[in-house]
Amino acid sequence: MAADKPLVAVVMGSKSDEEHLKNLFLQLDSLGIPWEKRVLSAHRQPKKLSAYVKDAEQKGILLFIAAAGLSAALPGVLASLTLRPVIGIPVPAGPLQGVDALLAIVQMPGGVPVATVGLGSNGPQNAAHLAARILALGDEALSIKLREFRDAQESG
Ligand code: RP5
Repeated sequence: MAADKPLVAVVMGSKSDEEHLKNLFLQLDSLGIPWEKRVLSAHRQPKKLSAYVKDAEQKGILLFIAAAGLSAALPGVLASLTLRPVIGIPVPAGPLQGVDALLAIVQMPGGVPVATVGLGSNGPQNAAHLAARILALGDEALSIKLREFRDAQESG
């Protein structure tokens, strides 16, 4: 993937979130979607986050995937900084095992949408597939890959 210009930016609130995102990276790779990742906390590094979003848009990132645990402000703050689609992944960190992050990410104010996926390993996988479905609207090759994936699912 590194050779292609990234279309998707994966932003996580902490390095500790990365171990929960293995399915995301695997699926993005298997769908042939070029991506890059950054660790940027909305609470601890708001200025850096803002600068990165500007830079990412300028270099052609079309869609953001943001993963965070605990009060999980990252996906929502990201959605306030860009008009590109943002997919949020709640990370099962802390004593509430991700329920806090899930509720924080899904309960966005009107007009600032974050498409939130579920907890567990299906969440990161679905984040990749949702990103692929959005990007496939303008990418016939990706659309074919998604159809092939669907056909393989159907044939069991
Ligand atoms: C959130 O707090 C991060 O997204 C992470 O899930 C959680 C714990 O972060 P660390 O204390 O491991 O940096 O901001």
